Amino acid sequence: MKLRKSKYKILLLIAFLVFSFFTRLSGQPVPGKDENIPFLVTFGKDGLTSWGDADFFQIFFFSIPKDYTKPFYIRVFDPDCGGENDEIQGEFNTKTKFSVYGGRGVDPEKNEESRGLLKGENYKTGNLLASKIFGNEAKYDNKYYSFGPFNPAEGDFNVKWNSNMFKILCEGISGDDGNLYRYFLSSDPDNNIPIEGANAFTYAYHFRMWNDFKSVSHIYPYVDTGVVYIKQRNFDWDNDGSILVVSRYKQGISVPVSNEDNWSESNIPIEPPEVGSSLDFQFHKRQGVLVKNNNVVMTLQNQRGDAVKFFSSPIGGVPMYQPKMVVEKVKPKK
Ligand SMILES: [Ca+2]
Ligand SMILES: [Ca+2]
Ligand SMILES: [Ca+2]
Repeated sequence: MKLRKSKYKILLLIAFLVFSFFTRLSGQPVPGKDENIPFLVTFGKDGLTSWGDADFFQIFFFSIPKDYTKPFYIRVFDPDCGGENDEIQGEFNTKTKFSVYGGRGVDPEKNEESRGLLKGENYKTGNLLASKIFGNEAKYDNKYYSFGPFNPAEGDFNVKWNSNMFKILCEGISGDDGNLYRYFLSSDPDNNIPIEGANAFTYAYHFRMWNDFKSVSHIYPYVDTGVVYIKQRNFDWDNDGSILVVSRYKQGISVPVSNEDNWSESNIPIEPPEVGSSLDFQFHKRQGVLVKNNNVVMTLQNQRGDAVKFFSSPIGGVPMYQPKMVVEKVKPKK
C-alpha cells in the first residue's frame, strides 16, 4: 500500500512538472495559447473606426529573463495585408509598419508614455532596433517574417521582474484594410522555439473574434497588490453576445458591452482573494445570427488610473472559480 502511495505521488509530481513546463512556455505566442484569439488586428490609418480599430496602432511588450543571454527573434505571422487572413476594404492598398524597440524608455513601468495610451506619437520611446514596412506581398502571405537577431542586453532592464524589456509597434501607415497577424518570441529565426520564463503583454489589446458561435476567447489581466477596482473599457463589440469576468472569487459577472464604433466602460470591484491572481475576461459570441469579422479593443485600468496589463501567459495560471470562497464570505461575523 505504501509503495502504491509513493508511486502515485511520483506520478503526481511528474504530471505537475510537465504541466508547469508547458504553462511557462505558453507565454511565447501572441495571442497566447489559453486566450483562444485567432489574430491581432491593426487597420490602415485611412480605415473607419467602426471596423473595430480605435487608433490604427498596437504595442506589445516582451519580457526576457536576465539569465537568457542568447540571441532572440520576434517572428510575425502574416505581416502582409493581402491574400489570406486579412480584411479587405475595396482593394488591398494598406501598408503596415512593424518596429522593434529596446533600450532606455521602453519599460512601461518606468515610462508611462511607452504604453501608448496617451494622445500623440510619444509612445515611440527607446532605441529603434529594426523596422520593416509590409504591403500586399505574397512573399509574406500566411508566412512568418523574423525580426532579429536581437541581443537581450539591448533591452530596458526591469529590476522587479529581473527581465529585459522590448516592445514591438505595429502601425497602419496608409490604406484602409485590416492587417491580421500574430507574434512569436523565439530563440530561432526559422522555427517557433519558446524562451523559458519570457512573457508578453499589452495595455490596449486589439484583436479579432472567431467567426464561430462556439469559440470563447479570453484575456487574462493580472491583479496586483493594492488594486481595489478595475475599470474596463471595450470598443466596437458589435453587440456580439456577452463579456464575462471570472476569477477564483467571481463565478461570472457580465460587463456592459459596446455596439458600433463606441466605447463602453464599467468598474469591476476586486475582492482580497483576487489580489495576486489573474482575472479571466471571457468573450462569448451572440447566438442566432453570426457576427462576422468582429474586431475589438480592450483596455483596463485600476482605481488610480494605472493601466492593468494583460499577459499572454496568465500569471499563476488560468483562474478557476472556487465556490468555497463565497461560503467563507457570507458566514456571519461572531
Ligand atoms: Ca495575408
Ligand atoms: Ca496580415
Ligand atoms: Ca467590432
